[in-house]
Amino acid sequence: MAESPTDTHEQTLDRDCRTLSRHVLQQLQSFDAAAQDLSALMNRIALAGKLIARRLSRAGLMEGVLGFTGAVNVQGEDVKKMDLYANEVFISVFKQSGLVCRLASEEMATPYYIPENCPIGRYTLLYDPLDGSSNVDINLNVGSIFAIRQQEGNDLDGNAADLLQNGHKQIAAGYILYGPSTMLVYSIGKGTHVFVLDPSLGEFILAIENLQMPASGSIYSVNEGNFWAWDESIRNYVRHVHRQPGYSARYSGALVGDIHRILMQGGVFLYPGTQKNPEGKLRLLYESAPIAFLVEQAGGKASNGTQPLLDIVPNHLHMRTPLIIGSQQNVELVESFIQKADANTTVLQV
Ligand code: AFP
Repeated sequence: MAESPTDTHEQTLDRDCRTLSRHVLQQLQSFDAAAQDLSALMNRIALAGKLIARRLSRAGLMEGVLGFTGAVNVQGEDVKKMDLYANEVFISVFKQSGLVCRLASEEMATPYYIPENCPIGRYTLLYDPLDGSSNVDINLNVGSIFAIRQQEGNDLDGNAADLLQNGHKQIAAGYILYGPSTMLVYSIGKGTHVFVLDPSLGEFILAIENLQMPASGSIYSVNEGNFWAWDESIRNYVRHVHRQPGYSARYSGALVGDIHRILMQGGVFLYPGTQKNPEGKLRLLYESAPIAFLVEQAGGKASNGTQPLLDIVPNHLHMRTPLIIGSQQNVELVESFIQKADANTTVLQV
């Protein structure tokens, strides 16, 4: 961050030392083994972010970075070369870390096990390595989303069944936003904190501590191209917004970028179900639950329209869910449209 003319030498030094790993220890107010582990875990995630940011910043200059690999992932989506690279980066940074026995990613059908870590690595990393990757080839913002969960049991059959639990089980969650600057936003259940990568230091430095998002906002963020595929309740909500003065639509096609705006300025992001995909597009374990954890820690709200998002228990690792998330009042307004429609359906059925 830039030095202001009034900064003393000491203030500048102090600010430059507010690193991510130190912040985790301060939050936990402990130097015990569990605190050291969590601090080290966040440090590794930060390293993954730096590696991905570096490659993205030179993507247009290097051969073989942009475009598709030709493969299709477990979600049925075409895999981009950067998706693959980002997925491998997270695996590489956790090898021989002793921290993480399994990594579960949107890009892999089943979790990746790191046997040398398994006797001691009691955590699992869940992640979307490159969220919004359709933006990569046109040099727009993309992100990585992550969550850390405690491994329960020994997972001897390799099914990772203990990961099928609600979002309150997340120990930490966050995202890295690759934009004009690279930012890391995280929570360990003690508020939401924003860090900016200082490229001259190669460190994420604290920029905003205990971010509190506005209780309401004027941004609505949704892919209106799906308007006629949505349920009538969502169409009615968007019609309502169109009639209100002051709302602005903002949608980048990358969840991390859209959520970052809403965390900072307030408003609501929606990815509702459609006729073809009633559960929407976003994956609960790798996208929606980590983002919901962060938003709630910043005073916001997240739901699938009828149920708090963090209460949802997935029935398989790659389960999708509708997502309505953002400022509390905006989310409640969307929910009220859904409840109204549900009540009308019940009356009709009686
Ligand atoms: P990609 O990574 O395939 O680009 O998907 C991004 C994403 O999962 C999320 O980041 C966006 O909010 C959402 O999909 C956009 O989906 P639509 O293109 O259907 O609006």
